[in-house]
Amino acid sequence: MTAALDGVRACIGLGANLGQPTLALRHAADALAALPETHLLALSRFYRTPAWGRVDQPDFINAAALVHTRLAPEVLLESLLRIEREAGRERGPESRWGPRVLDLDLLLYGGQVIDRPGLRVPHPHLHERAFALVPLAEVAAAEPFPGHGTVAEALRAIDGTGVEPVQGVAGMD
Ligand code: PH2
Ligand code: MG
Ligand code: MG
Repeated sequence: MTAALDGVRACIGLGANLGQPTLALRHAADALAALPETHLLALSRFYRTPAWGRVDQPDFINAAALVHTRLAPEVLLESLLRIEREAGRERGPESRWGPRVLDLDLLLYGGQVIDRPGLRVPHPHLHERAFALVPLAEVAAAEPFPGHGTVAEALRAIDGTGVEPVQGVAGMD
């Protein structure tokens, strides 16, 4: 398959709201850059965002990464889960949309639509989440977003209020 040979651009959402979120995101970005067959093309600024879905939890720090990868989507996803685990993420008792030390979501993968158990791309909630689309538009505005045109077009359709870049010294919590 051509994609496997040439690779694709993929978009990854980064988020955290427990522990040291900014540090966790920095380490995660380093871990993405160190993945085999993968180049980190761009990392957005870090944004402070109100919790979405379950509002009784701390604000999140969110960012987005654009990578070029030759990893298959399942392999890339498994790598993201490994990076989450290494950051101390424990799955199981944590609730849906609850607080977490690190969350890495595969948002887009080469303009492809993938619907398999455990792997849905585009991410099923991307089009309604300003906390994901605002950082993503910074690094991948023109990226195809199946069903929604491009990332920039999807962002224009929602309200991005409250999603602000973190001020001050980069990397300070
Ligand atoms: N992640 C969630 C649920 N809610 N809200 C914000 N602001 N940022 C997130 O990353 C986030 C969320 C589940 O993954
Ligand atoms: Mg998530
Ligand atoms: Mg996730």
